[in-house]
Amino acid sequence: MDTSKRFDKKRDKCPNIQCESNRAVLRNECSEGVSTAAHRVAKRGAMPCLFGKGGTCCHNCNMGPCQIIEGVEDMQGVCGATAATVAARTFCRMVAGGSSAHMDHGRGVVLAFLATARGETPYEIKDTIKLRETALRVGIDPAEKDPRDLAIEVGNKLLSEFGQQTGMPSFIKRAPKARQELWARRGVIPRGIDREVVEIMHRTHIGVDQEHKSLLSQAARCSLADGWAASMIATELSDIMFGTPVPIRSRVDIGVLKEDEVNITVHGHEPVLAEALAMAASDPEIVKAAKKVGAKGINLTGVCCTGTEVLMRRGIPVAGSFIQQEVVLATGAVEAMVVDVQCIMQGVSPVADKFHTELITTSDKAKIPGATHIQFDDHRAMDVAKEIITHAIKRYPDRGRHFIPKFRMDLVAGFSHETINYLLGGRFRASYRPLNDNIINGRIRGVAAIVGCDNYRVMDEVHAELAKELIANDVLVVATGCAATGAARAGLLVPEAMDMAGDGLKEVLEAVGCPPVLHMGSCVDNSRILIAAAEMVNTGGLGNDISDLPIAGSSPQWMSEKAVSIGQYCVTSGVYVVFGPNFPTSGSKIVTDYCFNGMADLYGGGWGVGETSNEIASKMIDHINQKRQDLGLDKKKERVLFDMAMRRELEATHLHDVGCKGPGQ
Ligand code: SF4
Ligand code: MSK
Repeated sequence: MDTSKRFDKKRDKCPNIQCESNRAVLRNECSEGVSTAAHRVAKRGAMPCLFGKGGTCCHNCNMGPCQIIEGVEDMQGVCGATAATVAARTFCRMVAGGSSAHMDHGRGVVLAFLATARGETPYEIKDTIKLRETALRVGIDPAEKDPRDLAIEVGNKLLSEFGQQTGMPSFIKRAPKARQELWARRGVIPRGIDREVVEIMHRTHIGVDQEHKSLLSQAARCSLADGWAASMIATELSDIMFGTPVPIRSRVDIGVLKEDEVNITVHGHEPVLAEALAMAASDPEIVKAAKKVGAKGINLTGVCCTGTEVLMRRGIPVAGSFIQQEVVLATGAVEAMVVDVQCIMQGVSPVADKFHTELITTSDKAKIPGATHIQFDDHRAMDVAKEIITHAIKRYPDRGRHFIPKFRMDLVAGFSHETINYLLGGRFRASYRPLNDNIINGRIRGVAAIVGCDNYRVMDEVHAELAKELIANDVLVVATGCAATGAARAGLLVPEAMDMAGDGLKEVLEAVGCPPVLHMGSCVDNSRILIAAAEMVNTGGLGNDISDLPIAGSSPQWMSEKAVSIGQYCVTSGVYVVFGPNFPTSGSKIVTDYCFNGMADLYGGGWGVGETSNEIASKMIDHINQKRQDLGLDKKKERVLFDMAMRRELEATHLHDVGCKGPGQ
């Protein structure tokens, strides 16, 4: 992909900006002098290091670093490592990095859950039905137990799974039986959650595992400890504590910032602090303090997945995805950005510094030079939340020249597995039966997941374009994380967007009244997609295993190691996953071929790669068609070919409504 043409100084004040709201802010004089990731991409040059990009730069010991070229004898590692070994090791370490982020997140949620059950936090055990279901799943009899006592038992059991050395995490049993048997045959069932990360770090140390298939087998095992254990624990216990999401309307994009309120953005991944902030924001004392400085109130908005967590459960608007984090601050209209962990670019600090914005870190695992640190503690959650909001209120009178763009879009979020079950089947016969039946009768061709990050190295609004092409081909789309935010910005997460769907899918959506792209939550909530896939198998009629289903996944702008772990646990679970625009082992043909084809043979799901939304959609739809054919469902549903005219026709017709008018507009 030629990225050199992306920066046209004459045409654009700022380069490589994917979305209109980002362009509007960065072209406005209020953001003069602000440097964002887009600017840094342009300055660094178009192409990243090819060795690093292809996974063949090794710095695992001090005889290197070694840059390796596959098939060139003089370009092996000093230790003799081949490109296949190094690419597989690098891939493993990405999976370990991504998994460990979800594992630490999951552990934090369990600790907060236990403290809540003991009455030591301001949170509650909200979803007692889900608590009882979860108890049964982890082998605890919930009969006649007080919810708090039961929560302590469940929490302790799940906490023990992080450090256990043998056996398997409880939620592994939520996978279809055939899948569990396949994992057992392949030797990839995780033993304990943390153990699998440690083993990757050991295996990839110099002089340990040097066989790419063996290394990648451990990557598969570790990824399952993420998806079917740590992430699932985080999602399930967050639901029990904060409420299982139900459909909720809200808004997305930078225009959700308010002219006359104290703007606070929560950024990162963990829901616990954001929940406390949401509770504290409406505290009468806090509102009074805001009014005292001339603001009408507190406007809490989200960025990245912390934003998604509070969107899903509270309908709090999302100001931006990963690629918007610096730009949200470049409006000059944010009093405080409160961050927890993961995906927080260090670049937010100098941007905050240019304005009156206070950057507040809250986790001792994630400190940033230039930020104020206010340590979060579950036990003092409300006190900490109020202290943070008070800091923001104090900044409001200092707000200077600022610009809030008009862009904001409606969306409906909150599609947990339970909600989909209920929506499709109704309250008294909640079931995936109608979904399976509509796949069998061909109204719905299949289901696609669009997940993961957005990335400044990708110019186009790939998430939205990919989603449009899939739904036009009668593929129901589920989305999470920044991919969901990107699709939401394009207006695809409202029921009205069903007009863009193919006739069959539209007919089903009209009956149910839901959007063609279902927002299932944050990065850790990709576990909801695993549960939904398992439920489709259990419902019957679409084969015996996840790998039989006419489904596919994509992370078309992947950026983080978490995306690699998520992709790998989907592949290990039997799903075909297409990454874009590049694949992290491209420096080794041997390893890439193994990921694409070898893993497909082993797990029934494999990796793929595509540069454009069109290429990715083609691969996903071809896979879905093949699965339909294998199931004997193929009624020769022709693929709708997507050309430019069609793309234009399908542009979202919902007009962005006009937000506030800040100076400079
Ligand atoms: Fe080079 Fe081998 Fe050391 Fe890696 S482990 S840096 S390939 S010598
Ligand atoms: S925040 S991991 S950029 S989805 Fe979850 Fe977004 Fe990817 Fe971070």
